Amino acid sequence: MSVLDIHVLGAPILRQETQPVAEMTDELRRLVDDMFETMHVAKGIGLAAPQVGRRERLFVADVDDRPIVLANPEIVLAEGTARGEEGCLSIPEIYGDVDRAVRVVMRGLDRDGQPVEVEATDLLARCMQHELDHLNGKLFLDHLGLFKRRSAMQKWEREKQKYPALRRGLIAAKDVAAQHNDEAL
Ligand code: K1U
Ligand code: ZN
Repeated sequence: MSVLDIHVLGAPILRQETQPVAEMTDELRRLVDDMFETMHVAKGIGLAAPQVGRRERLFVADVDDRPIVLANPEIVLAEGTARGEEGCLSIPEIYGDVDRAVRVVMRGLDRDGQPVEVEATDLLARCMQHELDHLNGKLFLDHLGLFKRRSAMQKWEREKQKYPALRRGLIAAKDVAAQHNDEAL
């Protein structure tokens, strides 16, 4: 498995159209595994394909040790609304409150390409809606009011200096340990 670079705000892929998954191939299953690894290393709870530079309509999520893969996700049911804080692995250090449905049912294809329905509440429901937005070129900042969005963008203008290539490279803990060992030799 590999840890992939995460594209950050300003990278065109985050705003581009995505393509439905025609079939879950071995190559896509490898992508799913790499997305899980990347998400865990980044300490996130979700990750959508455009964040790792891919156009497939596909996301992964993992809240409370419940790993979810959904390709071609569609909302079948959305109930209730709650405001809650969101972050985004593609906009590090920026947070904002977003209104989302409290309970959703989404339909799509699982890792094996089988049709599934996933029922989720609270944080997982929020996360899945956030990931579905990514597949539609939408970011949580787009849900903020004008004032909060403008101040988030001002903060991001400073933060993004850390990512001149508009990519965020992550290092897995085992590789950090190996690097330290190399330096000690
Ligand atoms: O898609 C992404 O950018 C991942 C994002 C998902 C998300 C987080 C919070 C609310 C909605 C969607 C993250 O995982 S950012 C990391 C984060 O904010 C977080 C991590 C653990 C628990 C709660 C939030
Ligand atoms: Zn995000």
